Amino acid sequence: MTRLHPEPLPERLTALDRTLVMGVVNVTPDSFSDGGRWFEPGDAVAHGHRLLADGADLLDVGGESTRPGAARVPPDEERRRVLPVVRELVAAGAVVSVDTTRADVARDAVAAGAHVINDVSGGLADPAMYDVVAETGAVYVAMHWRGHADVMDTLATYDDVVADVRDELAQRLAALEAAGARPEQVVLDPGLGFAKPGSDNWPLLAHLDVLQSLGRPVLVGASRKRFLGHLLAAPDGSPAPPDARDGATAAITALSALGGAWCVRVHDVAGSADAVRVAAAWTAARGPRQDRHDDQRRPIQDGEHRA
Ligand code: PMM
Repeated sequence: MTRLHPEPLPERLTALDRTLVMGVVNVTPDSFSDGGRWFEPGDAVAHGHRLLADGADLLDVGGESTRPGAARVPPDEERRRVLPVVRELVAAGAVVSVDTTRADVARDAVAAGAHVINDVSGGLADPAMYDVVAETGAVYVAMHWRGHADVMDTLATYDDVVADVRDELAQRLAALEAAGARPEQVVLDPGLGFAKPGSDNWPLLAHLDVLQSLGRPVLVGASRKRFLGHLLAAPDGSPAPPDARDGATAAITALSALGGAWCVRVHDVAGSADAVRVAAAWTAARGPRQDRHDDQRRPIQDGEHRA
């Protein structure tokens, strides 16, 4: 097994030699792409089950919208939204991630059975987060982040977006280790769309290897984001709506998987579950068959048949 998975995760995931698919379960009234559709805990749990049936390897439960410009949710409200959904999906056997920037919510979610803390702030929003990562020992996704949703669009200045994101994630990794977390727990994420205008997202995707050079698995969250709306804009320039971005999302999943991404975080699981399998078959067909390809380039000799 050559694939790098973070630890600890159940063996049924770490045994997989392909990119994993994380399905999004937003328990928010205002998320940009699916806000309000699964706001009641029962509806969110039912949605989680649908995503599992579609092929999700893990489910990411979030109670606070990160939509550009969104206001913060009070901590007790976030807890009230997220914890019952985490508990029920874990009880049903799902591998669950909690999408939160708050250390207390993360601690309670891990106590409720969550396997992964997915922190879009990479620990910058709450100084207690790294202690919780060290104390719980859970897998931790550190996303590249520069500020909360209400201000992030004003913080999108880079010299070289790929090198800057790599360097800032390297600082997060070092700070996690200094706080007592094990590097094996950590997944890195370029934070597509977070303090990144459209054109800054493509180099990050095209250079996943630069982030991978930090030695940790990489998660890609491109699903239905604004930069895809602009890519697929109508002739009059109006962006494609979020639910018309799933084909482009699946294409990014396939390309990210070829680029070695550990996991993709998506709303439409079925398309990406197919895409990671296509990429795995494609990758598997590459290296070890080289001799055969060489053999096929050799001219056919008299009396020889080529299958
Ligand atoms: N994007 C959103 C939310 N959480 N988490 C990670 N690790 N990476 C992301 O890119 C990311 C995330 C965007 O919000 P949505 O849930 O409304 O799609």
